[in-house]
Amino acid sequence: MNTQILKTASLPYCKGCGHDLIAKHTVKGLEKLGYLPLDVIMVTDIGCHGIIDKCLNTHTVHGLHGRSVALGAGITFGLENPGKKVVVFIGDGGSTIGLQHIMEAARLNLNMTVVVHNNMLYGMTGGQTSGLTPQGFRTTTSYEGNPFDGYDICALSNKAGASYVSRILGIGDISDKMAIALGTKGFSLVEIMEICPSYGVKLNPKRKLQEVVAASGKEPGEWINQRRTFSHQQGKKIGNLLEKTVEIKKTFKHYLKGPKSVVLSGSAGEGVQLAATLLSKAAMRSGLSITQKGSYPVTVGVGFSTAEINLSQKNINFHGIGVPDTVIITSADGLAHNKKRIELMQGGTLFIDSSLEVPPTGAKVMQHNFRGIGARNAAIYAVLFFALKTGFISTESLFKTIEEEGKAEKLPITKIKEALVE
Ligand SMILES: Cc1ncc(C[n+]2csc(CCOP(=O)(O)OP(=O)(O)O)c2C)c(N)n1
Ligand code: SF4
Repeated sequence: MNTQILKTASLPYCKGCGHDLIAKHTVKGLEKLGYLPLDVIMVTDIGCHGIIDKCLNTHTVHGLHGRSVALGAGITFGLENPGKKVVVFIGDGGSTIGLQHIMEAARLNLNMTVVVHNNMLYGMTGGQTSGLTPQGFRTTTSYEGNPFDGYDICALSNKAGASYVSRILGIGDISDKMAIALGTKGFSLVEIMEICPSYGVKLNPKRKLQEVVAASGKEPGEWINQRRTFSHQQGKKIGNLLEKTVEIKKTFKHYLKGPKSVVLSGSAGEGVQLAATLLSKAAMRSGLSITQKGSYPVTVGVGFSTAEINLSQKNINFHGIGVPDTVIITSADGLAHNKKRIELMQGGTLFIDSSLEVPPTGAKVMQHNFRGIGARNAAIYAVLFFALKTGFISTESLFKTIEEEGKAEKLPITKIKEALVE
């Protein structure tokens, strides 16, 4: 295994950028603590600092602007492994965009380190003022100098409950200072002060880093809280979620020849997603691989409800469906949502409720009164009808799945069976 955390000494920043020093000394700090590359989960934010990912041999995750601390917090929650280290790289811009995420991680004292690259402006987008830009500092959006005082991210994090907070100047060898933060149990945050040479230095030519920091009134220092680190042990033990997954054993045969994509669509509240899940589970019981994806409007009680299912004898590596092999439509909402796709079908089968107007399509059309069994049962009935007519899986596998999933009492099973044989 490669024991080097950094892949290259040549980092992709502008000449003289403080991000280079921060990256190298964070890595040095981690190595001083004995971390190997795959012990480290590096979460980066949007901005110049974030382009470090490609230079690292660690695990890397690139977040949306301001959201990297929330991502790091989620990883820390799920990880709970003292041998692993979650480090978040974020700019002064991202820190203020996602300030509440930082406060929450500090309040819970999650076991992670946040490295704030405070170059006093938005570097990547051209030098705009951020919420940490010091008062009086010139940026491309405040040529006369920022009229507002920046947040004190260290004081806020300390007040929120972080175990360890420090503000340091990005000059010289800062690896020991980084190692203190990185070695802290609980939440640590280091704010490293730098000036972006491409915008900050040009707009503030006579100002030195030490002077700007001193004038801001936010001096370097460290702030400590003696607190317990967040642990699931303090509350309810969540365990491994995968342990709760019930294994589905193959007990039925399938008759599928090649992979098939199926779209089932109807109205919200008419059991479309449940019917799709039952179809998927019955297919798994029949020894098939499946993928299932659901979509419906945010207002879950009205409009369409669509499920996309892939069935295959082999592993499925791509779950997307362009033009499906089979479309099953149980209501006008479902038809409206899939009309274009149906029109694009050059073959395959369209199963459609007989109350609906069939759009122009190259698919074989099978009209059937799915809603006759009751609107709420139309989707499950249509899925059973699909199984019966295609023969890909048996209706028995579906009825068994309905029973084992505890859905039999809620469905008019006898009526459905009678309707299927008509
Ligand atoms: C939500 C969102 N808003 C705006 C942008 C555009 N954007 C990309 S980089 C950037 C500035 C980043 O500045 P900072 O976080 O300070 O990092 P730096 O580039 O200085 O390292 C912005 C505003 C974005 N990507 N996402
Ligand atoms: S624009 Fe500024 S922050 Fe971005 S790499 Fe260049 S010097 Fe660094």
